[in-house]
Amino acid sequence: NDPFDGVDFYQIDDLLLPDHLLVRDSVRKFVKENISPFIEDWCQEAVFPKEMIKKFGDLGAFGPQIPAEYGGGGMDQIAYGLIMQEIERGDSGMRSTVSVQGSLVMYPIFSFGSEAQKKKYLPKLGSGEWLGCFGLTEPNHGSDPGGMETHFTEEEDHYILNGAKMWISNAPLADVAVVWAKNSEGRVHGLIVERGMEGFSTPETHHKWSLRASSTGELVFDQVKVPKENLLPGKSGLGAPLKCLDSARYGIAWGAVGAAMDCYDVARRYALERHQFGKPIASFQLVQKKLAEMLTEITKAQLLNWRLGNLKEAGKASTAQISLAKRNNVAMALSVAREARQILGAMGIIGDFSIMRHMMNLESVITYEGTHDIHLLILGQEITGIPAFK
Ligand code: TGC
Ligand code: FAD
Repeated sequence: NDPFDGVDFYQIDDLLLPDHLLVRDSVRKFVKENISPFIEDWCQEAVFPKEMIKKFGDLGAFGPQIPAEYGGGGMDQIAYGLIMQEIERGDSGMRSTVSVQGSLVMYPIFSFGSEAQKKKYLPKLGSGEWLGCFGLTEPNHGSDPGGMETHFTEEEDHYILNGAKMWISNAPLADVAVVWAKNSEGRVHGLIVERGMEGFSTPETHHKWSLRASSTGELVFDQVKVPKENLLPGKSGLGAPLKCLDSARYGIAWGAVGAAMDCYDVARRYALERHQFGKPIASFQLVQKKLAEMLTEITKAQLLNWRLGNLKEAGKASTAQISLAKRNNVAMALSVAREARQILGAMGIIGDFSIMRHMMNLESVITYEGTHDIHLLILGQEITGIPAFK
């Protein structure tokens, strides 16, 4: 039984349209019925529940911000954010699956793909018939994707792709991979690689302590023959994958708030029920301080998301604004999770409560899609005009 009923101290619901509330509430219900009762077992057993792919498709969680005629949900950016928030309230690994599919697979095909590519891939990805993944990170190039070594050469009617990607969400199960690789001139292009192409394999990464219900793996390309029609024609250069990251990082800024809301809600309920020294622990000032600070930070992050969502909807959100929100909200959620876990004492370390799972998940979320420090440097560059990466 999942009693979660939202956290809305500043009546931010009043800023949302009726359609937003409808979407938010239906995803909240979906999470209560399809994720909360099972997520602990999936994580303890480190299994990705394959049945969720079709369920997310039916829910409309894959590419909600992509136009409906191309298999998306035709929703606005606030609705997209709210969907990510509610799913990550259930689990960051579940949100990973969804945001990779929508922002990192459907989005590049929609934005940079040919009409034939859009028609071939997007409806199947939107419905959950196919699962996709996004290959940018490599064993030797994480924060520095511009150094990527994966490359392709041109033959008559196809390309030959060689190299490897690492830490790729959804990889072991993906039917389709959007892969970023350099051509002979060193220019980055996106290629759509399909499962079954000879020389393409996707070994799974085991022993994670984080995102245990999300499937992570490698993409290995050994002389893979990729048809020429699988190159994304609309945009090349490192800016192409980075533009996709803007969309995914925006979703993470919302998702992290969902995880924080759950930790706060669980800790508040526990503090009211747990008695020590003859009183609820909620009556002690130090516990109240923790709860008050959590609520303050969650409320600030919610307002940040709402404003960023409106800027994004108007086409005015910059990469640096998105970095600020991703960085702030994920760090905030991790800090809320750590404080919330302390309120539960020893009970905080077992799976009967969601907090420790969120905390471990957020250790990945603070690293992927640009680390906490890389986002600080993106902001530093915006403020000073001087890139400090190199
Ligand atoms: P830099 O020289 O700054 O930029 C290269 C070119 O890209 C352009 N650009 C952008 N274009 C569109 N949108 C953006 N947001 C852009 N940011 C930059 C830029 O103008 C330039 O264009 P041009 O024409 O001059 O060539 O690149 P750099 O090599 O100095 O690197 C900058 C840095 C470090 C900020 C960037 O590379 C970076 O963001 N690194 C972090 C890597 C990262 O975030 N990887 C994420 C992998 S995917 C993932 O983690 C998925 S997890 C999914 C899940 O499970 O939810
Ligand atoms: P590194 O780049 O080696 O960084 C290590 C440390 O050095 C960090 O603290 C970093 O901040 C710091 N550092 C690096 N450069 C600088 C600098 N210039 N200045 C100051 N500090 C610096 N990638 C994908 O492409 N697709 C996916 O689907 C995907 N899913 C993922 C799922 C999980 C569970 C995880 C953990 C990662 C995933 N990633 C994915 C990879 C993720 O994007 C990278 O891990 C991330 O970009 C950081 O790269 P790295 O791990 O190689 O760390």
